[in-house]
Amino acid sequence: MEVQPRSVALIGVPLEEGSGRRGAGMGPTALRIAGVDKALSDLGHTVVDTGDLSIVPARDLPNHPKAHNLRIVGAYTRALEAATYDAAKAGHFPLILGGDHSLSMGSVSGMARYAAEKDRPLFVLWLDAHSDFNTPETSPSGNIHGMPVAFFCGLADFAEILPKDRALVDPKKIFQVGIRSVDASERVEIRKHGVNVFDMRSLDEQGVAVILRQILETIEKANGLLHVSFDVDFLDPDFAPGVGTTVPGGATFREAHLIMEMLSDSGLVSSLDLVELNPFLDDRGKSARIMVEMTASLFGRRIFDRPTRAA
Ligand code: NNH
Ligand code: MN
Ligand code: MN
Ligand code: MN
Repeated sequence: MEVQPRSVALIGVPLEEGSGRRGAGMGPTALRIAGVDKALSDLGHTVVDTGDLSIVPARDLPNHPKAHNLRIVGAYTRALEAATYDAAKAGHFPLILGGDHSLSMGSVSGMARYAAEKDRPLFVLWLDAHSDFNTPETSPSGNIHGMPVAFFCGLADFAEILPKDRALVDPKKIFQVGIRSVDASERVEIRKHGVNVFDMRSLDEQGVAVILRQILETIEKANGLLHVSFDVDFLDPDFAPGVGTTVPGGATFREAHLIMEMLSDSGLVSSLDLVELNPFLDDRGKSARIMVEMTASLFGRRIFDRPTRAA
């Protein structure tokens, strides 16, 4: 199968204030040094690097006691919502280089606006150790990177970061894979709203291929767009240590790689976040290089082609 050439817009988001520590702000630089641009152009894609977003803290937002650095995260959310929407609208594939996971409040909301305009449903594949479904009320940490999913579903009650009447994501169109760290009240909310969770146990019991095939069939049938949000801590910290919140027992290199290849084969992916890379905690750039490797596979790099499955 030939690689479909795409025009990819790189959007750097040097945001770390949504996490509890410093370092993820250097993520976009590390991903560039690891060669994300060349990996894609070598595959025949056109790459436009739009540089890093720069913001000034949003003074109309409050200093929220249970959502740390809301003025900074809120300003990035607004800027990235617009940048992602604009890139998609102009025919590019938005590839967001993070930055901590709070940035998905912006990228996913931008894609939700784009999908709504196209009259197509937006699905989200959340590859993460965490479900990031907290709200300021339920969060044990107050770190906004644990809240983006609730936010883009319209369930996290912040001050008005984006318009209240914006396009939202249906929790039932979210697939979370690799989950192994969930807070008590998060678990209740996930069940209540019908988020589809494939935790590590289901990965072990069913295998990633079965799970992915099921997810991709659902999206294909619905003629949906698919946003993929890839948190470094989805991967096992033994081989991807460059992340602030390591959780043992993560996806193996081979599992993650297979997911990327199946996503690539499906042709359904419309946008991608690479998040939570913390170069300060990395081991000689190895996690950055793995994230680039995964991205290349999602964009069509193959060992050998596979025949397309019969329709
Ligand atoms: N659930 C915790 C919180 O809300 C941790 C979230 N941390 C992450 N998420 N790294 O991916 O604070
Ligand atoms: Mn996350
Ligand atoms: Mn995580
Ligand atoms: Mn590969």
